Amino acid sequence: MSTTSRREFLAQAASVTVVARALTHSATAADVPPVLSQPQPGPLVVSTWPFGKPSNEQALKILKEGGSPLDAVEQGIRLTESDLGNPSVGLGGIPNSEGIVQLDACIMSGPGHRAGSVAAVTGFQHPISIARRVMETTRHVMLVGEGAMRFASEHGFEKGPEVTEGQREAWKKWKAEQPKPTTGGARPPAPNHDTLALILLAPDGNIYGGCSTSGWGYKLPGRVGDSPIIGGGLYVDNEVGAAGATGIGENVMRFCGTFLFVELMRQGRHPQEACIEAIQRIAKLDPKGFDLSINFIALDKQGRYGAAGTGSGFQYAVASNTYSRVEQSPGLTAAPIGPVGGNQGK
Ligand code: SD4
Repeated sequence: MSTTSRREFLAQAASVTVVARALTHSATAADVPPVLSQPQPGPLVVSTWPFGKPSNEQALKILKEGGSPLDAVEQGIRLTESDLGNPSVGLGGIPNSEGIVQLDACIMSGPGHRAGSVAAVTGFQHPISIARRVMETTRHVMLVGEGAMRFASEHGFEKGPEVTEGQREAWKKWKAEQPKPTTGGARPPAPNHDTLALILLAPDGNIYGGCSTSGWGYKLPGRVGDSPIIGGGLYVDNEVGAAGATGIGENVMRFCGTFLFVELMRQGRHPQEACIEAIQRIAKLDPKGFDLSINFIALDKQGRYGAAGTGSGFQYAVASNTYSRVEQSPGLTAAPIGPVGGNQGK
């Protein structure tokens, strides 16, 4: 980074509370800009939350065994989708307000700028694989609800429970506590909703990504979040890089969140700078300021990566052929600047 842009970045990051970047470092450094990662060759995988770590490792294993980068993304995400103990990805997820788990997912290939997506799918174990099949066998990008499920059945995708026993019990308890009739969608107690977004720089320099979630717990039936929206929960641009999101989808999709991150990287920002600047921009537009529960990861063509979230930030996972670890993102907490109206989300 040039001295000028470094200085600008330091000034910009002054409102950022930084918790130690690597969890192995115990010191925390408020008001100190995060370390900027250096370029590195692929394979490099970045994903949201600590549960992304085994998914990253699975993706690298698939590559090592000769799988394609898309196989790596898909199989990495399938690993987390298969974990019925995960309350926010796959069929172990928190159901919607009617007690049925409703899944969203998408996948993107940098080469060819291809995308596939499914939303509001119930009873299928691997929405990421259905999304990939949409991308590879149809002329469409996105299938939703009934049509997506008919497509999945015709293609023989594995079925699973509508909801796990444990989640059904929790839902019943939640339901009993709700005022009747339930309107407007209930707000689940945090942290009730996390998404796996996984972005990959392949050894040949191409970029890929995928995203999978059960979404906002106890959401209204038919609600679709940011995760299956191209440019919302995931965006891949093979000339620049990729970004993925987790958090309250309503606060991501209104801003074309990941598209914005990639555009900032296109303008020359390091992924870490892009994450901070984009969240600041979103917080400036949104009347809720930084009280948004949104978190992002970003990766560029040079193998540099970064992440940031509102509030205390979030943990994300990074892996290459030589390491696999969980890191802590910076958290942005500064006061809102110039609210302009709006009422979605939170
Ligand atoms: C959604 N973005 O459906 C997802 C949920 C999530 O952390 O990632 N929460 O809005």
